[in-house]
Amino acid sequence: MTKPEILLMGPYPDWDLSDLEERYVVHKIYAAPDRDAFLTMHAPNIRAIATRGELGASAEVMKALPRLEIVSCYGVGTDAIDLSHARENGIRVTNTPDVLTADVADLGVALLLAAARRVTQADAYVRNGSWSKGNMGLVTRVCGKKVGIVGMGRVGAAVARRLAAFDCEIAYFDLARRENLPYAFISDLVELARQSEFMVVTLAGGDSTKGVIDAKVLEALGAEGIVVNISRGSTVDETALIDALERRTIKAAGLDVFWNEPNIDARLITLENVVLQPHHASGTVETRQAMGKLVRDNLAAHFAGAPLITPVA
Ligand code: 8YV
Repeated sequence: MTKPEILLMGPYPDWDLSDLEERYVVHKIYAAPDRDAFLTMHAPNIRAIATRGELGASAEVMKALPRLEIVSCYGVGTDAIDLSHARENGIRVTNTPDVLTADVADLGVALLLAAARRVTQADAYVRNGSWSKGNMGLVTRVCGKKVGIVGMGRVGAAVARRLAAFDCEIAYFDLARRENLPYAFISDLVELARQSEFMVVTLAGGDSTKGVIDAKVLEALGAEGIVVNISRGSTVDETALIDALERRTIKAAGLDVFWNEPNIDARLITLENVVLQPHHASGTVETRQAMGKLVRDNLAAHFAGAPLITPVA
């Protein structure tokens, strides 16, 4: 039997790639010197796209593939996939929910602790010999503080559970109250910021959440406030955030995601009140193996005519 042909939008770990190459003819668009020529050459036979959260699949790429049946995303966020185009053209979409929730939430807490306790600065303080000249300045406590969680989905709820164990007082913003959760619901973001000492952003990306953490929200959070973003760079107005960090109208930030990844705004590199991560919240061996398996299992189910495991509605 001939192997189905798939388009790979970006590198996958070797353990996934070797399995994909056993089952499919894999066309690696990211390695092609001329992307358009590569697409034109292979497009007629490609039946699936395997992509990653931040790479997605545009309508333009999907339109170029006349036999496309499915887009399987290595990541939970589907904001970079043109879902309306997929829906209108009967192209199925899958993602990797649940398996990454715990690790993303862990990194949210790690960034909050790192920003408040100045973990990276403290590490440098020991390494560069400053300690022998005197003690480091005092830092900010996390336990017991008021934390506003922006987006009470799977990741938001997992962050809330973790911070509740730090005796934090949790409130959240979302489109609607989650009746089954014990935290305070605040339907206005500026009000949530006003009532919070720290904010952790866990919203899904996309047009409806673009720039919702804006200058007004940051102003309401105030000079002692800390913002953590483990969602998408697009949810925060990065210009307003950098401005607030530079002018110290907020205290600090912990960021895993940015407007222009991986070439982030140079001002963030020089700011010492921000902790940076390379969009790596799900980047543990355990989670990435589970994500890759879900991508492969969804593709296998599709080509076997079996129900998809994690279809995107
Ligand atoms: C991954 C993500 O970093 O789940 C998502 O939406 O963005 C991340 O988990 C990414 O998909 C891996 O490339």
